[in-house]
Amino acid sequence: MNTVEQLTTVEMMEAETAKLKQIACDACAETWEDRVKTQTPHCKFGEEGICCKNCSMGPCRITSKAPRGICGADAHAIAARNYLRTIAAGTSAHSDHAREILHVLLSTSRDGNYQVRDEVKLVRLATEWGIATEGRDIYDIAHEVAETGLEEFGKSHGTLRFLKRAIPERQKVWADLGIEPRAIDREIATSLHMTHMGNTADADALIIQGLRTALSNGWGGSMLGTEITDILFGTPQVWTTEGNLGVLEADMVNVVVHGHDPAFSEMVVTATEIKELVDYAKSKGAKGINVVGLCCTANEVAMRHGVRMAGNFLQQENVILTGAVEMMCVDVQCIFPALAQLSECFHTKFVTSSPIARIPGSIYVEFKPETAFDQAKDLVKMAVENYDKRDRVKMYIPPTKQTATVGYPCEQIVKHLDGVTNSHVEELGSYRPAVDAIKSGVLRGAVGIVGCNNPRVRPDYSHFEILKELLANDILVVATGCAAQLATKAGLLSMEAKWQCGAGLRRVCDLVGIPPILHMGACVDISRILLLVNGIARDWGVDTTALPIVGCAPEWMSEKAVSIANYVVSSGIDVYLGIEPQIKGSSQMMELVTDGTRKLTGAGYIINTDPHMLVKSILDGIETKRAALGI
Ligand code: SF4
Ligand code: MSK
Repeated sequence: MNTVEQLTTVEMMEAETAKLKQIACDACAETWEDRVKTQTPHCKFGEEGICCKNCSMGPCRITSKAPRGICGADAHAIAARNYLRTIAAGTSAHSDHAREILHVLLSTSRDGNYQVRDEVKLVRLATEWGIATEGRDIYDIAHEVAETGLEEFGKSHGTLRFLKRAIPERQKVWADLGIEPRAIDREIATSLHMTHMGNTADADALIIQGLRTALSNGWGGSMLGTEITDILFGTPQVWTTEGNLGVLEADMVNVVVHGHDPAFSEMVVTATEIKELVDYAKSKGAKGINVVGLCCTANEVAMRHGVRMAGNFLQQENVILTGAVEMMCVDVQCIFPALAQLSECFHTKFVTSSPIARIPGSIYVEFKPETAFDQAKDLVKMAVENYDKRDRVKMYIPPTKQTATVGYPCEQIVKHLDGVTNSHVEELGSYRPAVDAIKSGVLRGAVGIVGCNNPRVRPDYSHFEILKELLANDILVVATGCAAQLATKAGLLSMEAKWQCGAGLRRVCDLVGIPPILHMGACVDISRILLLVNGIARDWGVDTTALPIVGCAPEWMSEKAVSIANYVVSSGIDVYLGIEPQIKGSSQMMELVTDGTRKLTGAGYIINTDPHMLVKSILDGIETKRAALGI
């Protein structure tokens, strides 16, 4: 039985971090904890979103004595413009990631570096897009799908193809509001144009464009990223794996993959399995090569290969501080530039691979689809050759790790539900058993826990407290990103975590054979959650706003997270935030993101920095929705 005592608590995680912090001090190395101190207190104008530097007459800062910038923009205009720019940046990150993946699909061939691993999904998508499949070579289809996907970024007319995947009620809301996104790049460009000096100063209009731009991420860039990644590398399967720093091995060559774009990490993982390189590692005195993941790359490779996960966002420096990492290979997003300097205090080789994330002090190897496998092999060889440089006196690998069951895309959830379809549920391939469990009250509802960790609150603590409370109250949880990594570290992704659950959720876990927290992937895979919620709404026969299902980002930090929160709200799902958005200097903006969007899309933010209060409001919100449904 997995009792509370068998979980890895945040206090235990902090104790290990403290030991590693001592190693950093001994090596005169700086970490994020030091930089938080030097950056505190933060700039109040930045925190409240009321500093504008959109032209060189400024920067202008709003105070009671100076209520308008030089051009006359007030706090509401400035906060709203900054907020829209944040959404545009977040949308660009996920979407550009998808664009890269589409180019990889375009490069596929039978004898090339990349092949199509999920042909069924490819044909399904081609059919959805009206692309001929009958009698055609699978690679011809793949290339046409890639070209069609790439058109979604810059097409001159129409709206995004994936919008049609939403339930009709949602599509109508978007059409009535005029927020159906056109081309992805167009929404990003329009956002930047609207916020250029001398354009929109109306917070309402800026929020509306924010919703539209965010939709071009959720139902555009992110969904493309997820679909095409599945086609290329396989739709995730259920794996049992492990997580936390204890997955590093003292007597093996440790290679860490970190970032988001799996095109790079997939090749590195494959290269670490080559016999020739494993033998080479053995010839250097190691027992083999141990590849582990970090942040969202960890989620990607865990779901497709069972690769073990070293930790989440704020653990990236700890990984290097173990002194046991021969190489850290990064691609894009959420990578601390500090890693380059920190690696120099140890023997770790820090390798950047993308023109999108260039970091001074790193070894830069620009990764290209045509040469990907050879490049990955060269890097792994370099890591092996670094093994004997490890200073074992400095080395400390915290022993803590937990078992995790990962890999629940919608396809796996439906498959598991099919396995328990009751006799009164005729149709297979639906979410009806989940709908029935919620209707009957066996499950009270479901929550998507997503996002990063953040030193603005006690890192990982909010996730941990909220997750435990939700499970105890019979709420099924789906998780992505660094939130899923915290659940992994804590032991909450294990099958045994059912012992943390109320009786109803435990029964469902036993019956369906699932853990109470379903790992759905990386932050780009929140598009899977959109499809899941829409599927449940369709099977229930109600709009998404009516469902006792909400999203929660207790410790979010990135611009991507703001874009995600807005596409989730646009999709009719309430979002509970544990970190305040940087708009507090505008009362109008605070009203718009909480109640204003609710009048438009049926959903909005609920913000509380106290995790116990936040989880209470989630439970209250779910019960209110249940009451409105009469269940
Ligand atoms: Fe100041 Fe207006 Fe220029 Fe912003 S756009 S910096 S508020 S003058
Ligand atoms: S990696 S965006 S810290 S989830 Fe996706 Fe984690 Fe947040 Fe990055």
